This record gives sequence, structure tokens and C-alpha cells, in this order.
Amino acid sequence: MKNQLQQSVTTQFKDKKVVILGIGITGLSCARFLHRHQVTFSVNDSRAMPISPGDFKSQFADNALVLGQWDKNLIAQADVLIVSPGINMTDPEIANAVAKNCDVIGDIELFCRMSNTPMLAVTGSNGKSTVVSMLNHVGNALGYKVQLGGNIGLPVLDQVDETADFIVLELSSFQLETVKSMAALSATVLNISDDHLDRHKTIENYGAIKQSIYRNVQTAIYNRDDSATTPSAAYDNNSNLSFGSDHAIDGQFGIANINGESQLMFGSHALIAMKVMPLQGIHNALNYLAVLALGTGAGWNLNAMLSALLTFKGLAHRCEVIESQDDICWVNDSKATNVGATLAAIEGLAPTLADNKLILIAGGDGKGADFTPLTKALTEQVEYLITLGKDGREIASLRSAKQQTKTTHVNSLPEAVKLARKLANNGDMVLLSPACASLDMFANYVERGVVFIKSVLLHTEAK
Ligand code: UMA
Ligand code: ADP
Repeated sequence: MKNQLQQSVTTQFKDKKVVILGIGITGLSCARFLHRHQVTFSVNDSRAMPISPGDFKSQFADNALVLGQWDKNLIAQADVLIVSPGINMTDPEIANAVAKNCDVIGDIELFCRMSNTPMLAVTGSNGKSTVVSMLNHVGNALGYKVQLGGNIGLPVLDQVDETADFIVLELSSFQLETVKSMAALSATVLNISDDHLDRHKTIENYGAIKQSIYRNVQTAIYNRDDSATTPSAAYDNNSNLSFGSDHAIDGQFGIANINGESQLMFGSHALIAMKVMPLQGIHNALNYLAVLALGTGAGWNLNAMLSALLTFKGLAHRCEVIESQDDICWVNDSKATNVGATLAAIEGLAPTLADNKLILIAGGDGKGADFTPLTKALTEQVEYLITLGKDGREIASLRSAKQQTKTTHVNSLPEAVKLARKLANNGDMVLLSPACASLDMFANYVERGVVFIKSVLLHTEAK
């Protein structure tokens, strides 16, 4: 196996000038992979100090590193450019330099060209990390050797292991832009809502990039609730499976209310009651169904998957209930970096509150998204809105004139928590679900979530 991989790498890069663009976690994994297989490369990163040149030299002694600007000559001479997902290749500074016959790929494309491991691939605006983590958990519980990689933060070239039974890949739109040779066993677009429009410009373009996950797939899995996920004519596969919140026809996954209980269904067959599942909310019911459909496409046993899902506890920063010392339900949904995720949180959680109120903390960097799909939820289900960050005021403006007395813009997250603590009574819920990226105020969504948790614990202890 090892020799086969080495041969394939050697053939791929023989006599080629290889340039890696970006030396973040993807670029580093590419450099490690090429170095392991004795391929010489150069690295170019437009930032001044993404890595210390000393560290780079100690790991990759014979390879060149250019920092601080795009090196147009280096880029122009490349036969193969391996591009990090965060780099926008339509940026004229790079686009104008790339040679016509240059092979522009990313780490995922490289992996697809090298590996024969059966692949389960997941994209979508929301739920990717939750679904791939569930799949990983379920596959391992079924006794398979499963690897997890991609946008979840585990660069796929660090995961190459030809002895694995399956690889589960989380793919972002940025990563899919440079994928050409993927042929997954099963693949899904979970849902599509505005995200990353600062880079992809239109929702149509963004949707088309997401759809490319269906290219050459054996079983395409789509969400009946979201027509943008249905494979387009360009990807009319032989085999499709679907999931949705409606009654499913035979052979498809759905949800039904049976004797007052919401059940996950396979056709007319009730699989399990949602109330016994660890993760609640309609969005998580859909996530469970997506996992069952993806696993079915890979030949996994349905009953065994259901048992395994009962022991998956959920990920931090996604509708995570904080264990506070008071009787207020504080929910950290810092990973809600777009409108769709915040909508799912409000619509999933508000109905659980009966007469208690929902206080929402939202705002940050909206990445060019249209916030208006939030209007109904913000006016009908949110009692008090606290906003912050670059685009917080735009979200606040969606509330009615009358509701502006129950809408406050603050300067920091600790200040938002302090105000929420003052406003909340026992039984109420305070939800941090920003509908925005965190980068205007924090290093990332994890830091934002941690600051929220710390502030909550500080204020609830002080009470
Ligand atoms: N860089 C430049 N010039 C630029 C932009 C970036 O030189 O104009 C350089 C930076 O200086 C840095 C490197 O490129 O050295 C960073 O590359 P990158 O932004 O692609 O980030 P990585 O560290 O390689 O992480 C990427 C994903 N990041 C992005 O897509 C922005 C990670 O997803 C992913 O976990 C990782 O690869 C492994 O696959 C993060 C993310 O925010 C979590 N993803 C977006 C999302 O989930 O919404 C798509
Ligand atoms: P992603 O990896 O796509 O960003 P995550 O699983 O990390 O997805 O969840 C991101 C946000 O989306 C969280 O706020 C989470 O509660 C919410 N979410 C999870 N699943 C769904 C879904 N199916 N539809 C809408 N929102 C969802």
C-alpha cells in the first residue's frame, strides 16, 4: 500500500514545479505530505510572519519560503499550485499570475487523487461538523476503522491511512472550489443559506460550488426541505436518498408525529422517538436523518447506527447548555456564524420555553449576508435582543419600532452577559447565537464561546 502511494505521488509530481500557497494548517499539512514523499516544493504566503522562517527551515530544509507578498514570478512558473482554502483565487493579484496550463488544486483534490479509501463527504451551510462527528462516532461504534478530516480542523493529508475502512470528510465551499476528482461513496449538501458571500458573491454561485460534492458520487443525499440541495441536472446520479421533516415515501428518511410523539422515520417505519435522542431541535433531527442516510449509502446497518447515535453527546459551542449556578438557561451557540444557524437555534429552542422569555445576544461580522430571513423570529420569538459587533446594529434594525425599547447595542460580550443577567428571571433562556463570524472582536468562534461561558459563570456566581 505504502509503495503504491509513493509511486502515485512520484508520478503526480515528476519534474513538476510545485508551489504551496498559504502556510496555515492546510499549507503545513501539504508541506509535510510532500516532504514525506521526497517532493521538492516552494511556499508563498502573503502575510509577513505566518510561520517563523527558522521553524520552516528546520522542518523543510531544502524548500523555499517566500513571505510578505505574493511572488508573481514563483506563481507564474508553477506547474502545480496547491492552494489553501482561505485564499481567494479570483484575487487579480494571483489570478493574473497563474499560468494557463497550471494545475490549480487544494489539499482535498490531492488526497482524492492519491487515496482509494471509501469516502463519505458532507457539505452545507450548517451542521457539517455535527454530522461528520456523528458519522465518525457511529462508524467507529460499528467496528469500522474510520478517519475524520477536512474543514473540521483536521487537514486531510495528515490523515492519509490506506488501512482505514472509510474516511469522513467535512468540506467547505472554499475547499470544494478546487476539487475535481472526488468520487465519494455517499455525499450530501445538508442545507444552503447565505454564507461567505463576501467571497462567492451570489447565493447561486455559492450553491453551485456546494453541489459539486455530488460529482461522481455513488449515492447523493439531499434535504427535501431545501430544494437547493437537490442534485442539479449536472449531477443526475443513478442513486439518490433524501431526508426531510415531512412524511417520507418508502426508502427515504423523514419525521412523523405518531401518538403525539415526533419520530424519526424510514418510509412508514418508525425508527426512534426524538425525545430520547441526546440532541434536540428540528435541525438536529435532520442531522440524525442525514447521518442515517449517509451511513445507509455506505452499507452501514440501520439499527446499529440508531443505537450508536444514542451515545453521541454533541459538540461544544453548538447550542451548548452552560452549567451555571442560577436557574437561567444559558446557551452557547457561538458556532452560529450565519443566519441559517441562528434561525435554527431560535426556532428549535423558543418553543421549549412555554411562558418564559428568550433573550438573544447576536452580532459580529455578517460576511455580507442578508439578515432579513431573521425578521420573523426576531420579532415573534425573541423578547429582548442584545446586539454587538460590526453588524449588530443592522440585526437590531429588523425589530419593530415598538420593540426597540427591548433592543440594546453593547460594546462587548461581557457587557451583553451583564445586561442579560439583569433582564432574565428564573426559567428564562439567554442564547448567544450571533448569526455572524467573530473575527471583528475575537480570534475565532471558540474564543467568543469561551468568553461567553466565563462571563456567564462570573455573573451567575456573583448573584
Ligand atoms: N493567506 C495568505 N493570503 C491570503 C489569505 C490567507 O497568505 O489572502 C495565508 C495566511 O497567512 C495563512 C494561510 O493562508 O498562513 C491560512 O490558510 P487558510 O485561511 O486556508 O487556513 P488554514 O489554516 O489552512 O485552515 C483551513 C480552513 N480555513 C479556512 O477555510 C479559512 C479551516 O477551516 C480548516 O479547518 C483547515 O483548513 C483544515 O481543512 C476554518 C474555517 O473557518 C475552521 N472554515 C470556514 C468555515 O467553516 O466557515 C470555511
Ligand atoms: P458547520 O460545521 O456547518 O458550521 P456545526 O455543526 O458546527 O456546522 O454547527 C454550526 C451551527 O449551526 C451551530 O450553531 C449549530 O447549532 C447549527 N446547526 C447545526 N445543524 C444545523 C442544521 N441542520 N441546520 C441549521 N443549523 C444547524
